[in-house]
Amino acid sequence: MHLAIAIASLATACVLLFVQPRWWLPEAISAHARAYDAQLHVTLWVIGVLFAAAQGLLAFAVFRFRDRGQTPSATAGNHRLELVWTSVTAVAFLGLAIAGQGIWAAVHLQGAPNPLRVEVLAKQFAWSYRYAGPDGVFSAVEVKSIDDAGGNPFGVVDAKSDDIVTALLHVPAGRAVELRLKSRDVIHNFFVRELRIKQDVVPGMTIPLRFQAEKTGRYEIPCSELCGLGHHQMRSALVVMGAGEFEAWLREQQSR
Ligand SMILES: [Cu+2]
Repeated sequence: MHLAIAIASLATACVLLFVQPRWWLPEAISAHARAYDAQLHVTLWVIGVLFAAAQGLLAFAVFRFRDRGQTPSATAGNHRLELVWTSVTAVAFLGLAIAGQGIWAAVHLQGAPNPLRVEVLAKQFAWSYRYAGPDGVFSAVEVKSIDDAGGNPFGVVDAKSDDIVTALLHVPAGRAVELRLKSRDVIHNFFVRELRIKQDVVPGMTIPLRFQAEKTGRYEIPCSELCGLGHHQMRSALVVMGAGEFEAWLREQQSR
């Protein structure tokens, strides 16, 4: 009896945690983020209904068949029931995976025409961003030119290069952005909650990541892979600006 009440109360508390609006996801600032949230809602509803039904049945069975001094009876399994719930689970999980894969693929596999390209460099314990500058071409880099103290974390060879290197990621709202993520030492992770994108940055690899932010503002970029003693201070920000404001910012960077 008590166990049945405990199961029912715990299940209800879990469901209420998801239904309440207070502790929920931060604002979504891109079409991808909204598609992702919509998919998450579908998943939560499907799983939530199954969860509530399963816990309700469990509480009911515990209550209905509780020990009242009767002789225990044995059952020998039910093939049809097992077949049904295994199939229902398989269809639910595969269906949700297939429905969600398009959202994932859009970010990782499909390029947009004429994106703003930005190189992202992760190292213990900072983020750096590189823009191609007025000529639209990224200058050559080499390991021996890397000079963190001199403001050259990428190792740009040509001292007169017009490339722009910054500590914050500035992008215009409403334009496709294509990041190329690189790490100089260990695995880091590029994460922007409001874009619902999260990607490991792996040394030795150049990993593309695409997004299009629609709302201006400043959003945190915390490194989300434990990468060493200074991991907690490895944070940067995504600054989404209006198109005109971004052009002005770019010109200001170029004149430095
Ligand atoms: Cu890190």
